[in-house]
Amino acid sequence: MAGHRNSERTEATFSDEKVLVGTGGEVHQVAGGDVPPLTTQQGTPVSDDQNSLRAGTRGPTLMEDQHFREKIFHFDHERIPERVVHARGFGAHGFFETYESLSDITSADIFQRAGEKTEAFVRFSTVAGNKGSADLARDVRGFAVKLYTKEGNWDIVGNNIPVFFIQDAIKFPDLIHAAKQEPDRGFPQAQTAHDNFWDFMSLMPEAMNMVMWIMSDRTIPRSFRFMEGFGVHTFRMVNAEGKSTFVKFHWKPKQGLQSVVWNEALKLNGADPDFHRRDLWDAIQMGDYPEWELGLQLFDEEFADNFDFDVLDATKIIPEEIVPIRVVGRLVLDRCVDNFFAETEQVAFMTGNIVPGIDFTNDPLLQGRNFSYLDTQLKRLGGPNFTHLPINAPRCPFHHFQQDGHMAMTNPKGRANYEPNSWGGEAGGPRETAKGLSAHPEAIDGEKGRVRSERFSDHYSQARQFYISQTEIEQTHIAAALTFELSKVETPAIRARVVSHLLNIDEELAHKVAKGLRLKDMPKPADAARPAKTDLEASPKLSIILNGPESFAGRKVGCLVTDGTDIATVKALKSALEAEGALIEFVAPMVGGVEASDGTWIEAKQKINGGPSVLYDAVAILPGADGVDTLANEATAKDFVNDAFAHAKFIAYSEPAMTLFEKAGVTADMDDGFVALKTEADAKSFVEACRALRFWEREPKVHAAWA
Ligand code: HDE
Repeated sequence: MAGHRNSERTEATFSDEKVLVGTGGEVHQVAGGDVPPLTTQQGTPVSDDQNSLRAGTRGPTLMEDQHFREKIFHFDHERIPERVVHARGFGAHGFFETYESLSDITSADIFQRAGEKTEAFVRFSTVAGNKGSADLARDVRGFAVKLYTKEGNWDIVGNNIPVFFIQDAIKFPDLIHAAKQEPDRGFPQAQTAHDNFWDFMSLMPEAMNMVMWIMSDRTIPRSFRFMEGFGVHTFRMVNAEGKSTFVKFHWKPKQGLQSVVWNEALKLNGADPDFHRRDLWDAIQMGDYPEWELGLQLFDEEFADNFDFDVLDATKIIPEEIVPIRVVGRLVLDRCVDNFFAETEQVAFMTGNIVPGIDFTNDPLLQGRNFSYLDTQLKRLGGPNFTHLPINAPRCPFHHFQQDGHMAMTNPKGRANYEPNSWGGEAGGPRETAKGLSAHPEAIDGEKGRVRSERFSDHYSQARQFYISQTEIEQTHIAAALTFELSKVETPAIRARVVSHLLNIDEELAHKVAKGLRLKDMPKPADAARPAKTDLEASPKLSIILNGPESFAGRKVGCLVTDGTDIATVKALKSALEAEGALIEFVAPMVGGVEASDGTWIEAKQKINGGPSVLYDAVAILPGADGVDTLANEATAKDFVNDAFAHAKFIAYSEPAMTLFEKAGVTADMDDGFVALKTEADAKSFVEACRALRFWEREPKVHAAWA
């Protein structure tokens, strides 16, 4: 007997669209009207996408079923190798706008005209985790920017931390091997809290400045929108006369800096492993476009020669207090990708992508990167024509004689595929131009050898400077992070070796960590190639807390509601938040929502167990007098309050919340981080308080045991 055929289907309706329901229960949309017919890759219309071609209802599938074969073949080849580092990432489109002409400093076309807009694509990432790892891993964030300028693509492939672990690219494979999963067991994933990582760190004193940065809250940003970006290396800008100026690139978020706390990060990874990508996606979809300003630190050879550290050493910064930042433009992200794979996954950043007017320096890390990035694209994208992919193709005209290869899509027309040639005019193809990329004619003279400059040998001074530039709260976080990570290290000798380096950075920090680890014997300070300078001044620009937004714009309050929630309080809070440019999200016992005091229906965004307080910057506990009883017996509601309290969040509340507070073991008079919402003015004061982002005064009380 014949199997299910189209003719046996009956018509039904689903979501207002015409559908066919087969006797097997499957639902199909029929082509017609605005719906295009389903086809194979060859364009052949498909009549049945539910059943493979069989010999009889229970017989084998036939080899001639080319539609099935094509579909499965393609599926089997959907994956490309993930990036060996920065595998997990999220991208968005936008533009760069030039504020002023920099023609005195660089001939780069992008910096010639004030008000000029250049298309941009940015990909943020974590470094160590695989593609499917969680967003809140303690890790450096990649901040890679592709600028589609009129003179070619310029990539600034940076991070959210201005220094790096190593001084020479030859150590990069070792660094990454040590950081990623251990090779025998294949774990831990997306974390540095394991023996191999700290073993390597403790044997690489040059990493100590970066160790301070990664143990700070910089590695647990609240969102991509609230972090800085850095080009890290020293580059050159060269003007039309050939004059070169050294430059370091900075991206400053207009939204201000913000991070989460570590316990929150741990919980966020469970509650929403996509927290960062969802945040960026939501902000852009809502029209709240994140912005960064491009800042330049410009300096000359004389400064470079006299600065305490070598400007070619990527483990060092130049404090902004010494070379101030000149803001020259802004980057706005205003469009999400249409397709994650086509754009975010296939985008190929390369440090080698520079444009006339920008040049490299001899930073050994940058030199190694210039080699690596082209190489990695071949592996990932499968051939030399990855620049033909729309996300990687320049937006300006391009003409060259490179041809053929896998998937070639834009082979040049015409007879000439070499030059010089004697085919005149158009037939002869493109020719070199005096305006093209030219290397700065730096005089180089040296003996060949596997050597490193003596000026690279101070490993502790800037680590110390970073530490002393932090607020007390941030210093505590660094000590707590080191204690956490080293407590996961199983080999006591490695723990002690790390402490021996900390002794060269800050004795008090070393003692705090040693105490946190219950280290029985304090090690001797590690041998230092050069002792740490103790006279470097603190650089307040290195603190996150001191560089907050002083605004709650772009942040989100989680508002716990039940039936009977007072509508006037909700309205006052909502309008105070809207006036600030902040968001409110309702969390309720059931996602369908609640009936407020006056019968208004409030739709919930989250059911309480899917909307823990870690998802929010501050919380409002506004249950109804009756509804609160159910909440008070609900473990997730108690966690909501407890976590908000422990993570130093501001907590707004209405009178009925007291019942829940009591069950959760907190009282509203504990500190000024609690704000009672009785009047409209209270809602405004709550939002004003939230501008500090966290009520840090509470933290030492709730986490006294951290360090
Ligand atoms: Fe990378 N890095 N890197 N890196 N890196 C890659 O290129 C490499 C370094 C950075 O969103 C790879 O396309 C070497 C510093 C970002 O697609 C690879 C060295 C900084 C991204 C590579 C470094 C970065 C990468 C892997 C030591 C900050 C993601 C996939 C010399 C300034 C870009 C890829 C994206 C990606 C090599 C060090 C930033 C293998 C050899 C320092 C943001 O080519």
